Amino acid sequence: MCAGSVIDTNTNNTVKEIGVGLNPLGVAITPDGHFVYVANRQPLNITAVGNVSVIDIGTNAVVATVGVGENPTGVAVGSISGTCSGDCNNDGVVTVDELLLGVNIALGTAPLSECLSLDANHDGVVTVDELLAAVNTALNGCADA
Ligand SMILES: [Ca+2]
Ligand SMILES: [Ca+2]
Repeated sequence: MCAGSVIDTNTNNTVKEIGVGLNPLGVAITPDGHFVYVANRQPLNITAVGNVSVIDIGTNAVVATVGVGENPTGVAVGSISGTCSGDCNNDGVVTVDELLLGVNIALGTAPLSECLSLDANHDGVVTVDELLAAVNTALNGCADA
């Protein structure tokens, strides 16, 4: 396992090292600044299945490791700005299944990572008000759809 360093941009000092996969090469930050994705290439001299580490910036901890194809060298994340509340798959429509997923996220029985658009204020919690906003977009459509 290798480590990624968290650097304080004010002092340019390393404040923490976070264990990720072997040979981390690509790094991307979500537009909302909540998560860092690191592409872990794995052993450099052989073809191997790689993975991507997902780091929560709020806690500086790896919250998920996602298996991907062989030897990933880069990673990119799309913007969630412009999506509507509760549109988990970003298709411009909020379905009943997405609302049910939102309820499960609010209850803690599903991870927020399955539908980040529900968390309008990016505090890591889906509230009743945020669920109601998703119901509203289910009924009235997404503003940008
Ligand atoms: Ca949808
Ligand atoms: Ca919230």
